[in-house]
Amino acid sequence: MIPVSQVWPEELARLYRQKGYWRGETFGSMLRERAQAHPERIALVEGETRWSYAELDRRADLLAAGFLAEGLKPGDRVIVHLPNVLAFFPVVFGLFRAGILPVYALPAHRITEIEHFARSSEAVGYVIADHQDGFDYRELATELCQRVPAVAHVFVAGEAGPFRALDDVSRAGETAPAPATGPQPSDVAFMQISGGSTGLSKLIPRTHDDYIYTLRASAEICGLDGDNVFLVVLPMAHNYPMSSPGVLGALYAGSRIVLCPSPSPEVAFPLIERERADMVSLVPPLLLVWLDAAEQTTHDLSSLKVMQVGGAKLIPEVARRVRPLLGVQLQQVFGMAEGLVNYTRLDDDDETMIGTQGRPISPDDEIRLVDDQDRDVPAGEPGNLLTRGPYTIRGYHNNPTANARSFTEDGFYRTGDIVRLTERGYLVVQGRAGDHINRGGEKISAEEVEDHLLAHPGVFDAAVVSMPDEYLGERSCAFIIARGEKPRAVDLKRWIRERGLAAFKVPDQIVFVDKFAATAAGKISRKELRASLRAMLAEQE
Ligand code: J2J
Repeated sequence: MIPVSQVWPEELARLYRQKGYWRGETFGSMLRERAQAHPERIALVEGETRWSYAELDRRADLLAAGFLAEGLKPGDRVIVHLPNVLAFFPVVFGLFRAGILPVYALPAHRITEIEHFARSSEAVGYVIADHQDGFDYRELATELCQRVPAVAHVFVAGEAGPFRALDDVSRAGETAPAPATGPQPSDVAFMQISGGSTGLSKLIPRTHDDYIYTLRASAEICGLDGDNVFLVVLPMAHNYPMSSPGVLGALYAGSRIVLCPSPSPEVAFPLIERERADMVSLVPPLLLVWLDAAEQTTHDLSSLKVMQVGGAKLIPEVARRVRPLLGVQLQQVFGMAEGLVNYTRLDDDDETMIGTQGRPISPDDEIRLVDDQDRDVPAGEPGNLLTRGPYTIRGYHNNPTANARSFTEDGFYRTGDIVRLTERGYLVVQGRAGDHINRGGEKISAEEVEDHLLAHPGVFDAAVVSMPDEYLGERSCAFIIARGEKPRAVDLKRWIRERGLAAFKVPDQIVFVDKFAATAAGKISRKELRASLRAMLAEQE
């Protein structure tokens, strides 16, 4: 079994158990208990298909046995690269039950990212949909298997082509033995992908114990119970729609999940009306689209009660429009796949709901705000947010260099966010210290994109920075010093796409410059350079 790369110290682990945060549940047992308590209740809706809790439980069992019969072993890693389709659920619960670890990729990820996940997690398997929105994931799988031969198993939801259909794996599971022993609650259950502020994404190991705690607490904070209908519009492999409270929080609470094939109001609004959905999570740019559409819609959205908005900063002017236009209770969520999640509470006053990003889930989430020398800042002042607690990781998987940078010696995670604390202990996000771009909730590492730009023969130097965007909050701008004849901006954008990166990493804007600023001492650091370019862009606004 894969070890937790850096575990909580024993005395803290004991405390978290004593306090009832970690209750010794696993994902497998969690689903089984729900299926036994209310077998006929509908768990999942996709189009005309409805699966009860018992049905999901049965399918997860078949896949658990099937995956092992295919030759996968407990502790193996399997990349799960699925859009919002029903198959996602039996796949991940099947893997959980077999003790195999899903590594979650986003639907937008392409070969370069997937290859990196495969290598860094030493994955032996890859689960895909056949195609989605005109993109054929089987072609990506073919390329992945060539580049990383260790990926010996490809499973497909739908038409398998040269690979193995999940339906056949399920069939094999009918006659194969069930997993002999399941995973332990303290084992790593899966790996999430970091937004990646420096360079490539890192792997985030989460245990059954710590993650299920966030599900239980989030369901409670968000008021989820067996009567709720949660509409999922964001890609549910992302930590936010997965767990805050997300689809797994909804299953924890015994709610119903409705899969929405597209986040656009034309698709989502009729579904809300038809399924009487009462909860949905959005990112700020999507909220803007929904607010505009709500002004005109003829669909009945009156079933909606609570709406989470998070992933990127929601400005108060927009937050204020939510209740009057959509008639729902707004709940701000400020979280991260590494752990810490903050929510405004449903009984908070309007100003707190509109003007803050909430407070931590757990009384034992420790928060420190420090200056660049790690000294505590005075009360009420903004500072770099450090955190540790019962569900914040102590280290990335197998990455000592990143761990030395991202964690303090006493185990605090350096979030890279600059926040301020209100007197009542609510967090207000002020910005980011790190060099990532938060493009409407999608995180882009400046360094990663720069490295790909630098590989272009017409690029001598490149610096990627965020620039303000009315709709996305931030978008990306690449400053380029050409080598010889200037390449065309469209060619550079195509270059990034052709390098096999997610489309959201393609720079929104490209600006050619003759040189970058230097200090008297010579070269300035990348960080300073990006800061000065950001300042220049802000001045132009
Ligand atoms: C400003 N910045 C925010 C917010 C996240 C719940 C919600 C979000 C995520 C997530 C998540 C923000 N205002 N409301 O995993 O469980 C920025 C911060 C943070 C980074 C984490 C969840 N909510 N952010 O977005 O791992 O900069 O998780 O450190 O993708 O998003 O990104 P990610």
